[in-house]
Amino acid sequence: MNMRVVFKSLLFLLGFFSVQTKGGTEVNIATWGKANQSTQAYNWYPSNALDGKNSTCTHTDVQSDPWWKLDLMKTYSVNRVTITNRHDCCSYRINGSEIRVGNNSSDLFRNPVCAVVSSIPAGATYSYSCGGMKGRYVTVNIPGTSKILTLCEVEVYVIFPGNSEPQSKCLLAQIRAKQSLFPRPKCRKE
Ligand SMILES: [Ca+2]
Repeated sequence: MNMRVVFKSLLFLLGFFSVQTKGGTEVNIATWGKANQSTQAYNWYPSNALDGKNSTCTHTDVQSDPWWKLDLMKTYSVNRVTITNRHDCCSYRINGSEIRVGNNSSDLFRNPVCAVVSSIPAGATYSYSCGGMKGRYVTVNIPGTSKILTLCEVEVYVIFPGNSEPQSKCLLAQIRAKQSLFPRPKCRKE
């Protein structure tokens, strides 16, 4: 057995055991969804929180109770949510924001709160456990008047198996690639 075969076998076993010990594979499915926000300032689109770049961010107007909403298209059990805060200024604006998970589309404030963000340092990414809360919509909102909501990245992690698997062959391949440490394909947004 040459070294290349030994190395490949080792990689396979590592992948196998990491899946076994965690009881599943945690996958960020945020980019499978569609984002929206209460208002928009400049060209800071709601999808800027899903493009994988910490330098691009969302931005609402100054308003009461601003929100950002991610429609995952299906109901999932959400394990955790991460938020990356703005790096260049105004990191305090995120303070007091609420992460919600639920199925109410029109009145997102009725969806239960997963976590309240006390603060996130400029440019940092913090993770918030949602313990399997079920919902199609993951939202971030800031209660109060004269608020601005800016999010530079949002990730939503769910565990497979334990959630309905996607129909897309490419997305399925992404999950399996993560389980086996093989290269992960890039999937086009559906
Ligand atoms: Ca971004």
